[in-house]
Amino acid sequence: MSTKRVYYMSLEFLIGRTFDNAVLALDLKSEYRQSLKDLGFSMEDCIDEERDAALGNGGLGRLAACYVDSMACQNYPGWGYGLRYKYGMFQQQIIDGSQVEAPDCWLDNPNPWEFSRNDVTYNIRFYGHLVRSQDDQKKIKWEGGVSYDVMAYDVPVPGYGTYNVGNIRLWSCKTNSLFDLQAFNDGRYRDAMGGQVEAENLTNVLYPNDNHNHGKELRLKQEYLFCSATLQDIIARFKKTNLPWSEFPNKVTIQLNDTHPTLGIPELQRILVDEEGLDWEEAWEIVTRTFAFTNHTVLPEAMEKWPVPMLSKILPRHMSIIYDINLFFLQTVEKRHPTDKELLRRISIIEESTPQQVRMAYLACVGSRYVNGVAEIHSNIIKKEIFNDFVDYYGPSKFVNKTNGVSPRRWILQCNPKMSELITEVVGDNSWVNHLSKVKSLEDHIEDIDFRKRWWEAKQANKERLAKFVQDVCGITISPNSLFDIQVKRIHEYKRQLLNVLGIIHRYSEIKAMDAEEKKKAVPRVSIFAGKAASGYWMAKQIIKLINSVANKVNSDPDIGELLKVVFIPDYGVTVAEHVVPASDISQHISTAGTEASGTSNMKFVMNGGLILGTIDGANVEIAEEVGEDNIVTFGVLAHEVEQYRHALRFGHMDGVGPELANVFKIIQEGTFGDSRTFQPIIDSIVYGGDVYLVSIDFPSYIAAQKALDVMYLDRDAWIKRSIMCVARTSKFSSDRSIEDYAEEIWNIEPYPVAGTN
Ligand code: B1N
Repeated sequence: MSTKRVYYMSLEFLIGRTFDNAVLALDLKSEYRQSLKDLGFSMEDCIDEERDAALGNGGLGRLAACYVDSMACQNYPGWGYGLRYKYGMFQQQIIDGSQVEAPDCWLDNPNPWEFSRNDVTYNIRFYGHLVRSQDDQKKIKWEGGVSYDVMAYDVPVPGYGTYNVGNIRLWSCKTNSLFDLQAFNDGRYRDAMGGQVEAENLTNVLYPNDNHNHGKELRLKQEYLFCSATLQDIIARFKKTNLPWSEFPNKVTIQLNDTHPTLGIPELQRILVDEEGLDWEEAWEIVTRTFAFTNHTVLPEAMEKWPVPMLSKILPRHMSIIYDINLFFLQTVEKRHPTDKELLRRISIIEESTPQQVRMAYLACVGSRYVNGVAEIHSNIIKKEIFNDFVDYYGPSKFVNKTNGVSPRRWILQCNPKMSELITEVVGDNSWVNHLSKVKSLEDHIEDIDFRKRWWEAKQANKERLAKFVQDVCGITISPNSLFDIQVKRIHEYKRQLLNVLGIIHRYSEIKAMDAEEKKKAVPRVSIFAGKAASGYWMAKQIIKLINSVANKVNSDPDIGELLKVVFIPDYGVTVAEHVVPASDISQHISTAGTEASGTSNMKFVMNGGLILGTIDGANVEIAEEVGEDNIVTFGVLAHEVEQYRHALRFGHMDGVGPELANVFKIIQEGTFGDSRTFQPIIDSIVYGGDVYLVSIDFPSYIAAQKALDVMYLDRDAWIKRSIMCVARTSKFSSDRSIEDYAEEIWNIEPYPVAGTN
C-alpha cells in the first residue's frame, strides 16, 4: 500500500540537542533519571554533554525542526530533507565586548543520533555542456562536467505519544568524490580523479546568513546538490510503487522551505523530460502539482537571485529549462494581456539587469501549486507586494497563509518542567502535550489564589535557573526578583536590538536622576540579550559592541545597583533558548512593522507565561488577537505607514530626533560607554542614514510602552493572571496546528498511524 507522503525540503534544520527530547518522547524521563542515578550520574550532567546540532541560522531552520516533530507526533507520513553540514552555525564568543566567531566542529565526537546510510548514495553533476541527441533532435543531453557522490544520514525524530518516528534525511558530500567527467571521456584518466578542479567539500559549512543572500557559487552548488539528491531519492522511492508517472503528484508532495531548494523544480522537470522521456507538458503538469512554496521574508536583500552566467556555467541544463519555463509562462501571460509589455518585464522569471538574473521566488511561484506566507500580515503583504502580478494572473486562491507554530514538546514540556507539571495537574493528564487546546482550562484557575502562587513560584524557579546560568556563563549576578526583560534572536537592524539598547540608555539616565525615594519605588530590571550577527554584517556587530559596552558601564555603576542590569549571553542557540524562554517576564519582538515575516520565539515566550512587548508585526498580530489586548503591550507605527515615514526621513521632512533620543545620543557622544567614535556610525545611521528601520520614529512610543510595563508589573496579582492567560490562549501557535493546516489545505495527506500506536 502506498500512501501519499510529504517531503519538507529545507537547507536548514536547527535541531539542537536530541537526548532529553527523545527520553521525553518515550515518557521515560523519571525512570531514566533514576537509572542514571543508580549508575552514579545525574541526568542534567548527561544532557549537558551533548552538542547542539546547529544546522541552521535561526527561525527558518528551527521551524523546519518543529514541523518534522509535529509530523511525527501526528502520524503524518512526512520526512525532512536537508544537508549534513560538517560545520554548523559558528560558535560566538564575546571578547572585549565584540563578537568573535569560532568554527562549530559538532561532529568531532561521533554523533549517536544519526544513522549513516552507506546504501543510499547518489551522483551529482556540475558544469559540462548540452548536446542534441543523435536520434531525436528535440532531446537534449547534459554531458561532461564534474560529478560528486553524496550519501544519506538519517536523523530519527521520535514522536511523543506515538510509535511513529519521523526522519530527517541529511546529505553529505563524500570527500574526494570529485570526478571530472570531461577528462574521463577525453581519456585523461588521472585528471579525472579531481586533478583538474580543486577538490572541495560541498557540504562543509552552513552559510551563516539569516535573511541575507550573498550569491556565492558554493552556495548555489550546495542548493543544487541538495535538490538533486533529494529528488533522486524521492523518485527512487516512487518507482518502487510501479505506478505510472501521472500518479506522482498523488503520492508525493514537496514543500519548499523558502527559495533555497527551488532548483528542485527544474531538476524534477529535467529528470522527467531528459531521463524518463516524458513530454514537456506532461512533465510540467506533474511538477506544478507536486511542489508548494513557503515564502519567509520580504527583505529585498534576502531575495535569492542567481546571475544567468553563473547558472549557465554550473548548471547549463537547468538554465535552459528555466528559460523554457519562463518562455511558456510569458506566452500565456501575453495571450491574456497582449499589449502590456511592462507586465511581461515585471513578471518575468528573468530580470533584465546586467547581467541577467534568475528571480528564484518567481520560479518557485510559477512551479508551485500553492504559495504561502508564514503569518496573516505577512501573507497579505506578499500578495500586495512581491507577488501582486502573480495574484492577478493566477487568481487569489493559489496564495494562502499558514501561520507558523512551535513544538509544545520542546518549547513547553522539555524546557519548562515546572510549569508543565501545573498544566498536567489542571488538565488531568499529559494529553495537552499533543493537544495544546486543552491548556485553555488554565483559565478556570485564574481566580484560585493558591494556583496563582504556585504559578508565580514556577516562574521564579525558572528565573533562578537562568540567573545561575548567567552567573556561570557571564559572571554577572542578577536577582530573580527583578523584572526579566529578554530579547534573543539574530542580530539584525530590522529586528531593532538598537531600539532596545537605546531604551536602556534612556532608563539608565532616568535612574541616575532619581532621588532615594524614587529609587525605592522603581522596578528593578534585568535586560537580557543574546544573538549572533552574520560574520560579514558590520553594523550588527557594532550593535553587539554597544550592548556590551552599555552592560559594562551600567552593571558597575554604584548609583544603579539592582535597579538595572544588562546581560549579553554569548553563543545563542537552541539550548541557550531552552534556558532563557521559560524565564521571561517580558520578551521583546520589536521589528519595524512589515519586516518580520512571523517570528517564532514570540510564540515560545508567550507559551511559557511571559508577556510580549512588540510591534504590530508578524505573528505578534495574531498573538494579540488570541491572548487579548490586556495581555500584550504593543507600540509603534503600522506597516502601511512605514513607507511614508521612510520617505519623509530620506528627504529631511522630519524635525530631527525627539528630545529623549537626542539625550541618549548625547550620553553616548560624551564617551559614557567608551570611545564615542566607535558608536558614531550607529548614530549616523539614524541621523543621516535615513533611519531605514524607523528607530527614531518609534522611540517615544517604545519608551512609553516600557513605562506602562513597569507600572503593570507592580500589581503582582494582575501580572500573574496575565501570565496564566497567555499560556491558556496560545494553542493556535502549536506547530501541530500549523502542520494540520498544511496537511489539509496544501498537502492533501492523512495521518497514517504505524502499527501499535497507542
Ligand atoms: O523565518 C522564520 C520567521 O519566523 C522569521 O520572521 C523570518 O525572518 C525567518 C535566508 C532566511 N526568513 N528568511 C530567513 C534564513 C536563512 C537564509 O539564508 C533567509 N529566515 C527567515 C520562520 O518562518
